[in-house]
Amino acid sequence: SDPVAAAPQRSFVLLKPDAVRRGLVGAILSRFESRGLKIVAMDLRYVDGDLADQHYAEHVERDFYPPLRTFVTSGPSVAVLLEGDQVIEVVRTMNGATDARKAAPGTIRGDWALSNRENLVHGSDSAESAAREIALWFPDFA
Ligand code: RTP
Ligand code: MG
Repeated sequence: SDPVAAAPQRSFVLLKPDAVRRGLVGAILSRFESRGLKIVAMDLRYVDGDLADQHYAEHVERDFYPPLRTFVTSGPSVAVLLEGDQVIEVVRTMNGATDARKAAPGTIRGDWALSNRENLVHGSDSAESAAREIALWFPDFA
């Protein structure tokens, strides 16, 4: 477990295959860094179907899951562990609305995406989700 009891909040962020394919990894990370969030761990990952199913466990029965699974396994992603004050909410705000067609300008999705699926980034949606996702993706940091 984390030895630093008073550590700031952490969030799991995934730069999805579209971010890597489109060469937006640096630009997206730069936004998080410029905001003051700290990269604690980072790794290029080839997500397979099993990891996709575990990560998106809450969605596996949904109609949109099969194409989502195909998408997230379509090429390498970049897994990132970010740390900072209220990082979970800050990242969700910076990512923008799930449906990038409705995401506000100034957000990552609102500036660079136009799809309800290929929306560049994932961010943990709660402290409970962050704990689960960090255990899955970065067990050394759980
Ligand atoms: P994420 O989990 O990736 O951070 O995105 P989110 O919380 O904003 O959205 P969520 O509801 O958790 O959905 C997970 C991902 O599934 C794809 N999606 N497709 N109706 C659809 O076709 C649909 N809805 C969601 C998106 O890639 C979304 O980010
Ligand atoms: Mg989500």
